[in-house]
Amino acid sequence: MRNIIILLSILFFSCASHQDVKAQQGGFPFKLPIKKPNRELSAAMERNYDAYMAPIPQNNELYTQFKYTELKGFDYNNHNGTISRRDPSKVIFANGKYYVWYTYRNTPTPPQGAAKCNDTIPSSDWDLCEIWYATSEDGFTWEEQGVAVPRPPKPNVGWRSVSTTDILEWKGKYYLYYQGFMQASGKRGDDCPVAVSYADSPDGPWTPYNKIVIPNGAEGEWDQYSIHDPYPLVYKGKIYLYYKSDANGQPNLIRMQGLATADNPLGPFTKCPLNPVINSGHETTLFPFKEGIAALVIRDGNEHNTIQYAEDGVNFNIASIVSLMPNAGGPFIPDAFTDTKDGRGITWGISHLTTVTTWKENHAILLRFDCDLSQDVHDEGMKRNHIYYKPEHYYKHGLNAKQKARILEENKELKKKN
Ligand code: AAL
Repeated sequence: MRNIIILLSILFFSCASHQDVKAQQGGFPFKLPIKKPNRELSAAMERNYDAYMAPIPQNNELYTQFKYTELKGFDYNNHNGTISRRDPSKVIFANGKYYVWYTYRNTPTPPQGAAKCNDTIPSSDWDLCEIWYATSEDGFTWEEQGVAVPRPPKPNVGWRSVSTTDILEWKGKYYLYYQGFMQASGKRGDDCPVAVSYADSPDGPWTPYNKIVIPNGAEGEWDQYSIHDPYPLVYKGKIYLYYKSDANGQPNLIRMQGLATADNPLGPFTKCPLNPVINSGHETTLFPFKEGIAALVIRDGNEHNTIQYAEDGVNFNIASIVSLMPNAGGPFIPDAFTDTKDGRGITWGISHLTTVTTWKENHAILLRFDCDLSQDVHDEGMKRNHIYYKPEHYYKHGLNAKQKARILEENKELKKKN
């Protein structure tokens, strides 16, 4: 009884205090204050002013919609699954044109799974791959240039497959980091470390370092099996290489992202003691923004479909909630390697889609994404709140047989009771 009296009095005084506050400060104003008002606010309104760069998305530099364009210049064998291009690098501009590198697979069959794979039949879409590259005058029409990093001979790192690359320009030289598989992906899991090749020109020739530069974590650590999506930026005078790992194991695999830093592109890299630094996401897409680093956090985890920001490059917080995000985005970032103290942001890049056909012809295609995550552009067409989808878009995501059966049962139970 005593506890009930205490609870009721807490509830009474709490409501009373809010009534008092309302009496003193009046209702929240109709015109949204641009600056945080000096009044007692609910948790939601505190967050609306403290967590985001502006109280409305239209003015939030890290909010955007994404627009997509099919690329010209790539052949996919009529999408029969034998040719795949995926996991594009960041885009750079050199020698008067754009460059992008990507995972290239050209095999006699589409992927057949770990049990059926062999020296010519791939287990997965990124098995038995090389790193290829293409150049473009405008970012829409591309000219494929061919192989940049082939699979090295056994037992060198990556002899089974080299995939999921990204580019670093450091002191006039170029470095391609990539996943180096020494077994077919899917044999145990998607297990691999990261290797690197280097060149004096973005056109190569590329020399493999033939050593692991980002090792797997120790046994029992979150990144013990896979170091995916190596993504180097230059920040605070160092190489900040972000990466993904698949942790927790099946059936509840989780993807989180870590950071390793180095003073030399060939290492040694030191993993951040606070890893994982991003608790969600899939492929890594980050860029310098103002004095910090921004991240596109896609697909997986509690905080998927967000753009996040860390003013120290390590401690990320949600900066906006977005939709239809680019998968495996490789943005064009003019200040990716300038060690900028005022990152200007991004407006376009290359991403991939793995949903072109059925799983039988599994492969991926590259496409272009555009956005307004730039301090130098204010594109209202990219800052709208939502996208209108046609009914058929919703109906495509319908109930499965188990869900329909559950609803049928619920209806029957309800009729029995009434
Ligand atoms: C991609 C990336 C890595 C994974 C596989 C190929 O989306 O996350 O590269 O290993 O999937």
